[in-house]
Amino acid sequence: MRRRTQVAIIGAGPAGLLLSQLLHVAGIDSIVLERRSQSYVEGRIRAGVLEQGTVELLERAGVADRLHRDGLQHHGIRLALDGELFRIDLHGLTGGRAVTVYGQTEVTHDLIQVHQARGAALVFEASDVALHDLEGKAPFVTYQADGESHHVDCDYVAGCDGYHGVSRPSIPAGILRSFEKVYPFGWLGILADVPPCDDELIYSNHRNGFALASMRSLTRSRYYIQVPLTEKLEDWPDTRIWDELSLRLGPEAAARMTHGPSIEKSIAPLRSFVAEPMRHGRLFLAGDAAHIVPPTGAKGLNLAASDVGLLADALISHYRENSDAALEGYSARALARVWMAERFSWWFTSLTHRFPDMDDFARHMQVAELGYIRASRQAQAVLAENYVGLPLAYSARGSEARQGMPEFANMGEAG
Ligand code: FAS
Ligand code: PHB
Repeated sequence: MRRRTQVAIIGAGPAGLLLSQLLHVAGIDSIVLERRSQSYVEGRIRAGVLEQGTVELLERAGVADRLHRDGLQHHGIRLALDGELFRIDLHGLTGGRAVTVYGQTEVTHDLIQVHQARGAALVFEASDVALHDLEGKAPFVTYQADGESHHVDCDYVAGCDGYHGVSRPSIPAGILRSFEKVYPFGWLGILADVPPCDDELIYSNHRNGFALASMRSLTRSRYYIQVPLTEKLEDWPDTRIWDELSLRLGPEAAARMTHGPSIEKSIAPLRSFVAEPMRHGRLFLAGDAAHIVPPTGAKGLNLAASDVGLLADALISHYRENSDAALEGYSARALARVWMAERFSWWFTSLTHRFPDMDDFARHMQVAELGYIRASRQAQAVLAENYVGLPLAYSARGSEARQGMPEFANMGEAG
């Protein structure tokens, strides 16, 4: 079966769905091709914290009603060192900015609902997706679904298919550059229908390892503990997780912690990863297809959203004003922001986790840096402005600055 659209979007995660909805609102036609089933996509437990920029994009997409009803505005976070808590006043340190706690699962659900309500071209269980003629003026995508072969002619392809997708590998090896750091530990996450132990998130550096107390609502908690990559889920019964969380988060948090049966439990590896460029011919990468951050800084979903905001505006400018300047500048601008988020996520992970090869000196460096942050309003402001999300203007300056620096001149764009 053959059809035509303006933008073929690969992947129905937050990036692909948000891009499709922003394009629709601007009158631009697209199709979203997703490998997995709808129930699989809606069942994934992922991120939990939205930056204000992400909330604004969801508002522009017309999918923020439930978010505004159920989302929790957070004006601060807490850090803990060996169980002793102190607060970072995000709101006071960033001129009134905040973050919203609202699960990625809910964001995805809201986006799928609005697609299905308008009869959008959203294809689940699309297999063997392949991208063709990306360097020409008439790219197309082929895929299998419902036992039939499909061919989609389009103007552009948006690769929103995550780290394991087909889009990034469609960029020729001689052009694609990638940068990676794999961390020597993972996060064991647990979801439980118990009230959170605090009204804000707690990031804890403990001699046993990192722990994070987060939430999905006032009745549903999300917790994480750092574990060695060799750990098996079956070695972590709920009771052992609750005991370790109580130890690592400290006595104040433990005293308020409600234990209960896990409704989801998983171990995820941590990596920092960036692929450059984020554009090749008529293919544009967005989200995890182009970059991965360790979840410590709560940047993964928010970076995907900021890529999508830049790409949607660039495509709208092409179709409405017949201008390709923003499409030409997409990769450099997106990468400027990506690298700043990569730095913050790497720094916050290095500050709060126990590395297997860490000697006493390295531990003293962590303790000293946390002590300095606790004592210095300026140091807290640096953490706060990165955590709530850097203004887009920083990225623009970043990309312009890099272009003025010969050693970085080719970063972000094919040579
Ligand atoms: P996604 O990976 O969400 O979506 C890509 C979609 O493309 C998927 O639905 C996939 O099935 C589909 N796809 C892949 N290959 C395809 C193909 N060949 N054809 C068609 N479709 C294809 N971020 C945070 O901020 N905080 C967190 O706590 C956090 N926890 C995470 C835990 C885990 C286990 C993982 C994997 C990620 C986590 N992240 C977290 C990051 C996560 O939220 C991502 O940043 C976010 O999902 C990025 O969204 P997308 O770019 O849309 O990619
Ligand atoms: C989550 O609630 O899943 C979450 C929150 C903050 C993070 C990472 C994960 O930094």
